[in-house]
Parts: sequence; structure tokens; C-alpha cells
Amino acid sequence: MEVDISSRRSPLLALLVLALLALVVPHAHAAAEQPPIDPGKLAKGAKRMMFKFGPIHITPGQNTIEIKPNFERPKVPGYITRFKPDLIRADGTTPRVDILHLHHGVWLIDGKPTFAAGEEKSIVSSPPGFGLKYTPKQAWAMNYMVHNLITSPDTVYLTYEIDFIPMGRPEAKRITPVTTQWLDAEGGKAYPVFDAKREQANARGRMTYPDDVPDAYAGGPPRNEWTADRDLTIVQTVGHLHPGGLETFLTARRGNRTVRLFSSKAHYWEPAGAVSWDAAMTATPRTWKVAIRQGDVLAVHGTYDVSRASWYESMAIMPLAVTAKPAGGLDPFVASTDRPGVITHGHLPENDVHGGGPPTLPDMTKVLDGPVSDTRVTISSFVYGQGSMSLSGMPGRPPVVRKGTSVKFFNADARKSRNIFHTITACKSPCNKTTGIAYPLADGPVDFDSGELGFGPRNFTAAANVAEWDTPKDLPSGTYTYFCRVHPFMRGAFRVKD
Ligand SMILES: [Cu+2]
Repeated sequence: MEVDISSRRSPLLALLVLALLALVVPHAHAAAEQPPIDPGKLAKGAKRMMFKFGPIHITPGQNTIEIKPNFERPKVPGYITRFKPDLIRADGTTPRVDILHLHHGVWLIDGKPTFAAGEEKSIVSSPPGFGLKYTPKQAWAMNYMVHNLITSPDTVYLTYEIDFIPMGRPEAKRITPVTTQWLDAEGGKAYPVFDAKREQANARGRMTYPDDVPDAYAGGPPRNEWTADRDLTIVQTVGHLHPGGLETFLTARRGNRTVRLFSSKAHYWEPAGAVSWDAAMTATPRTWKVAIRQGDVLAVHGTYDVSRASWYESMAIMPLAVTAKPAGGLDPFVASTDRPGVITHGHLPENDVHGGGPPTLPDMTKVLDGPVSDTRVTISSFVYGQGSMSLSGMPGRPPVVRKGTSVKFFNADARKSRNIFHTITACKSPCNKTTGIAYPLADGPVDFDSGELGFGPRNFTAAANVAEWDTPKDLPSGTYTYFCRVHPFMRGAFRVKD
């Protein structure tokens, strides 16, 4: 519901209220910057339908990608005008994001990525008069990755609430069909990720991919671009990124001119800032339409805040709703189309456990030396075998290596039957506060990261396809704390001595 105080009371009173607010509420300005939330109204002739995919059985520590065909969807042809994804348990509750994490669900229609959900759970809403054409003959398949941050199994469903106008309705005749044009900063890769590291920070403490990474595509063609193969109108987009992400933006190049079409910004409710999934993305306003000519080159870019931490396996994706039917739209080379968007939902309660509370683990800088040199840490049953913060006595002491040598890590949980990946990722000492969506971060005094130790299909998972990793040999002396990016409750330390 919109409340417009000026139309109901005298304009003078409204001004007075605003002036008082500015005086009394120190954050009134910041609050005013929150983008409006799309009310998600049901279009005329549409019905809201609830579907679910599953059950998905989650194994302890799971972090793998699966593809499965054939699941619930409408039985008659029509138009999909709104798509709202979620992840629930059988009892209808939504699991906490610090326990189970919807890395992604991508709904493939006739082999093409069409709808998608990440933990930001953006709701995709076509502007009035547009919809995605659906027929029961389409081949639907689900590409999903649900990631278990803890060691107990679970069972979940991916849900998708669809607003649907059946073809038989008179309103369907006035719908212009759209298709999804997928733009991905790492397009063409089955696991389309890049790292955003602190060492890549520009003067503003940010890193834009691929713009700030000269060798992003290692001399190959840019993977973030798509050349329009016909004249078309883009009617909608919303970006996907990961924690640390500030915005994805869409550009168009015509000849030697490049313009920005839209910036999909992450709005964080996360008290610690741009460091967790407690965010929603802005989508294009419902009146936003951009006319693109055949030959224009569209590109997606992603900007991350790398001033506080490094972000591994990050993404920048913008699915575009496009139509080749004459649908109008501004020529972005004549008028700017990059105006503020609307967020698609408010804060979600599953993001309430932020972490960073009073330490429950020891401060490893104060713990006595563990075994010296020839140190090999075996990771087994979600525990770093030597120097784990969860162990006591000798196993709980940090292994010690001489400067210029390495601690060797081995992931014994990486046997194929178990399929459990672990990382050794630097976090700022003492790194011993409570686990949550915003803690710990990859914010050690120097960056190191093992990658996901374990095995899986190449280019299709995050698997490093090795089980062993050595710490960098050039670390200055000191006690180094680390965590597992996959299971952030796992913490440990090692020590480098002269
Ligand atoms: Cu792990």
C-alpha cells in the first residue's frame, strides 16, 4: 500500500513532518535510499499457482550440481507473468541460510536457462502486457545446487510460485511473448564463477568483473557478451550476484560507443554491510523498456566490494526478458535508461543468523605450539585433524612450520562415495566468533585459499580435483587462522616460525 501524506494533509504539514524527521531521525536519509518493493500484483486474467520440485535429499556437507528433467508445471498452454522461487522443507518451513543454502536453481526450458533462483530469491515479474510463452510440450529440466553447511542430512523442495494466464483467457491475446536471453560474466561455463580478491581492488575498494581483470578470458573471446541477432526490445532484467556483490550492470555497445542500460543493485539489510545473503536485488521498473538494434553488443558486468574480504567463486548474471515483436522502448544511445530499480522482496527471516557473536572457540594466537615441521593435517569427518579450534589437548594445537615451508592439508572426506569438499581459507585472527551468514569472512592478513578439495566433473563443479593442498611458502611468521568456505563452522590454525 502506498501512503502519500501530502495528498491527505496540507502540504505545509507534510513539509513540517519531513523537516522534523530529518532532525530527529539521524538515519532518515539512509532509510529514504531503500528502493521501493515491487508489490507483485496479480495481473488481470492471471492465477497464482504453486509448484514444487523434489524431494531433494541433502547429504551431510553436500555441495554438488545435479540436473533432473520432468517435474510439476501447468497442464495447459499459457503465459507465465511472474515467477517466485523458494526452498522449503516438507513441513513448509524455510531452512536457515546459515544451515542450508540454495546456491542455485536454474529452470531450463528446451535446454535454455530461463528462470533462476539463488539465495537472494529475486522474484521475476514481467511488466504489464508481457509474459513467457508456455506449452506442456516444452522440455523442462532443473539444474540445481543445494549446499549443506552442516553435517546432518535434510530433505527439501525447490518451490516456484507462478502467475499464469491460460491461453484460453481473453487477456492472453494481449500478451506479447518474451524469451530469456541469458547474460553471464562467465557465460558458456557450466560452473560460471570468478574470484573477486582484495589485491584486485581499484581506488574505491571495488573490483568490477571482467573490466578490472585484463586477462579475465585468457585471450579468448569475452564470455560476458551477446550480439543481438535481430532488432529487439528488452523489457525486464534483474541481476544475480553473491555476498560481497554490489551490483551487476548491463551495457550496450554500438560502433565505438558503450552505454549503461541498467544497474541491478544489491540492497543489503545485513547489519555488517555487503558481506552476506541478507540482500535483495533491484529489478527494472515496470515501465523500463530498451530498444536494441541487430548488431548491438550487450554485456554483463559485476562489481564486488573487495575492501574487507576476498570473495571466491563469485557470479554476475543477468537474464534478460526480450521480444523481437515491435514493443517500443527507448534507444539507449539517444536517452539514458539507467534509472533506479525496485527490489523484489523485503528482508527474509531465514537470513537472521548473522554470526560474529561472542567467541565460542579458543584464540589460537594464545595456544601453545603443536607438532613441529613435516606437518600434514588430515581433514576427516568435518574436522581439521591438527590445529582445529574444536579439538582440545595436543590435536588442538596449531602445527608449526619453519618460514619458507608449508603445512600440507589432505581432505580424507573427499572420497567419491562421500563427495564432501573442504577449503582452507584465510580469515582474520582470532576467527573464533559464532558462525553465521556474515561470519567468518575471507579477510586474513594475507589471502590464501585451497579451492574446494575434492573430486567432481571438471568445469561442472567447484571441485579442485585434488585432495591435497600446501600452504604458501612465503608467509611471514605468525599464527594463521583459517576456515572452510563450504562449512564455515570448521576453523583451524597453523603457525609459521623463523
Ligand atoms: Cu568443509
